Amino acid sequence: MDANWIPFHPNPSEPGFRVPAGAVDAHCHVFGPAAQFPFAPQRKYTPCDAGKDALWALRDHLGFSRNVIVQATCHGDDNRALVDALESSRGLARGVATVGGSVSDAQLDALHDAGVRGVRFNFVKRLVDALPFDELAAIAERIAPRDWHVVIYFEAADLAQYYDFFTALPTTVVVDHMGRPDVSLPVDGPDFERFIRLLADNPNFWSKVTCPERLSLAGPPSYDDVIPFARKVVELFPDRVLWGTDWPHPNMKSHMPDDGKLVDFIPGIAPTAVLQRKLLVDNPMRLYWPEECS
Ligand code: 0GY
Repeated sequence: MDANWIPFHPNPSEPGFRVPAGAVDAHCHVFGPAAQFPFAPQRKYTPCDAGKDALWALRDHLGFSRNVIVQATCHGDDNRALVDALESSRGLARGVATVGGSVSDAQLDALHDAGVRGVRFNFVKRLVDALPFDELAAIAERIAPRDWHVVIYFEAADLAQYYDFFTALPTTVVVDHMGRPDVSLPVDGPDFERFIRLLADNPNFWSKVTCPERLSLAGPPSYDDVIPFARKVVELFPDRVLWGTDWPHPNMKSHMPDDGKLVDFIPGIAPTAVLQRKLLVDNPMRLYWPEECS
């Protein structure tokens, strides 16, 4: 299958907002190159190649220091491109892998040695056929003693259906993209309140305040309609939020964001230096590089 997705922005602008020293881009991906790391046969989309060197160049251009690379569905549970990027990062990247129930302890050990600190459970139906709950629960039990966490990705409309499974997970749980709220609905309406309650009632839950480009109906460059949602999460749960570019923006069909403008979204959702530091430095360091935190 040929790439059926628009390429990432070739030359993102310089952000107006300067991120604090030590900032972590805590949600990004690497794809291929397909000639070296083929995409999964069962994938639902085929991205363009977006390799580690382009990611490191973006990191430096935007002023970030580190990355958390998240395995995306187009690579299935073949984590080789992820591991290759982590191993070449000189300790400046950590990862979130995708594994199946048959993964061996030795494979988990090898992923840990490469820098993996979590697994992703993806429930977005247009992207993947999710594994059965009992298989996912067994994976979660096995990674918990390693101090890894679970990253979950789902659509807002499905939260009620998954709520009990999610809240029984024995690890820290990080929700991708605020659970993909419908931002045309009120920020204090019942749909987003259900998500807020998930975090309020479960202190092991964190949220990525990411992907305005996927959630916005207003569109670029400022994605204004997403700001109240992300800002509410940051202000209510300042110690449990993460931010990332989502580069290279897999599967975007409406437009390709300018990553520099995405960085300029940050002060709108984290308006003080204290909140910005927690979001971009302290929180991701605590989750992914705890050995460097006192
Ligand atoms: C994201 C979002 C998307 C894709 C994936 O694993 C994936 O393929 O996560 C999406 O299409 O919403 O987090 O990168």
